[in-house]
Amino acid sequence: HLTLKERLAELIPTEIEKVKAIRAEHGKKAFGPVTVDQLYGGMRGLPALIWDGSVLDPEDGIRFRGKSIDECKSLLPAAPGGSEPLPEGLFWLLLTGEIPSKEQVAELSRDWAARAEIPDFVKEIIDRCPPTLHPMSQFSMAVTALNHDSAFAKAYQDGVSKKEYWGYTFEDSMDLIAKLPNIAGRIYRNVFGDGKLPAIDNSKDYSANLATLLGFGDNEAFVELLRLYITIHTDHEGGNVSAHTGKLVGSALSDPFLAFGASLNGLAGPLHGLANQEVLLWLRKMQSQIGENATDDAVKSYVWSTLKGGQVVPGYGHAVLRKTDPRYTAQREFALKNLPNDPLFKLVGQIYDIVPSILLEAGKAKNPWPNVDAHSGVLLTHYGLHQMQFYTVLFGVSRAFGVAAQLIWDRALGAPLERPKSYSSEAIQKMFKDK
Ligand code: FCX
Repeated sequence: HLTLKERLAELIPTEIEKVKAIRAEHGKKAFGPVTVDQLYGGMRGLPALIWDGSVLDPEDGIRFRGKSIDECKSLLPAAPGGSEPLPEGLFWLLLTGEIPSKEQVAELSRDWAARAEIPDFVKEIIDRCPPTLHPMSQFSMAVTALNHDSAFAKAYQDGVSKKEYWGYTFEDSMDLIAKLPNIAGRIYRNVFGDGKLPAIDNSKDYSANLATLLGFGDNEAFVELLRLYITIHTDHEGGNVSAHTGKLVGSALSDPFLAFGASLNGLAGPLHGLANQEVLLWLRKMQSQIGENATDDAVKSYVWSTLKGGQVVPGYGHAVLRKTDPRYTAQREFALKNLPNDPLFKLVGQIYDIVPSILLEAGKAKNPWPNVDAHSGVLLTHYGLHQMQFYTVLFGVSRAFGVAAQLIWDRALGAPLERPKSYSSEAIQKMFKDK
């Protein structure tokens, strides 16, 4: 059978021709008007990017190469004895649009395990961070430092032809993904443990190794959770802050380590990936104020107090989605199967029944429904991963898959430097003065 790189090499020429044909036939066609509000309003709905791995439908949620989360769960290979999809398979799907065989997925697991070691100086960077430095800042620093050994950066310096870019980007991307468990594990053990880290096991899959590095390798249910968690957090089309940042920085031909380091800094914001930490903080605060097994009325007044305090309800709302996030639903199904009686899971369910109508009544949020972050922390804490400051790191490990897949395609298709046009308010006033 073919390796992922061999299969990609086969697909790239056809894709280059496909894009040429699309541009020849449709290149001058317009999507519609651009409004001034879109410039001031965070570019919502502005068609601006090509992103092949996934597309987000406001009603149905994410589809990876056209496949829903449920389809991925049934089509992608699972671990022996497991039922959740292996994220290795999702990476294959994101890159090729094809469902890999069990052997192809096992080969990716082996390849990533073989590339997992991180350089000593990167270990030292992490070890020198004060435990008070947020894990996401440590994570982004370590990923950025991996640029030291970038195959792409070296090849570029050596004057390699543009046609070869994708192959080096592929190698860097594989290294990037492979090294994230050791980086994440080291940060976790330094900040919350005794700093000692077990070795990667070359016979285990990516999620099993990550679980081991975090200290949960013996808990098969947790390993299964990680497989699902990584799979559903990989990609959410191109316009979200982490994905778009990676693509933007990569467009300057910064290598995948520099590009994804930048993604992580965006993911670390509370309106984006940090929301999974914020949700658990908010739930714990709620419990400390109104107690466990609180009445609906007590929960309602707590939610209102959050809104009246000028804060957002973390885990609710979305810039694109207008229904319950299927990533939330997938995690709820996992919880119903594995931890139906967990008190915090019950609180999450209670909040689901209460928050949307309050957000609707408050009248601002365009989407009153929960997103992915409303659920993930509850699952992690159930298995003993209580340190919520670490949650966004796990989101980051997952997001590398989607960003890396698009970086490879961008280099294969010769995507140009991103450079949209900006305007001053004065220019806009002048432009529309008499219109
Ligand atoms: N609680 C309170 N107010 C909310 C809200 C929420 N959950 N969601 C939106 N609003 C408010 C906005 O703050 C905004 O208020 P303003 O007019 O005073 O500025 C108004 O409703 C309109 O915002 P809207 O158009 O619905 O939402 P945006 O596209 O601007 O923002 C996010 C989308 C996700 C940033 C917003 O819904 C939010 O802040 N949610 C809470 C944080 C969160 O869960 N983020 C994670 C999102 C995602 F899943 C991820 O990236 O991980």
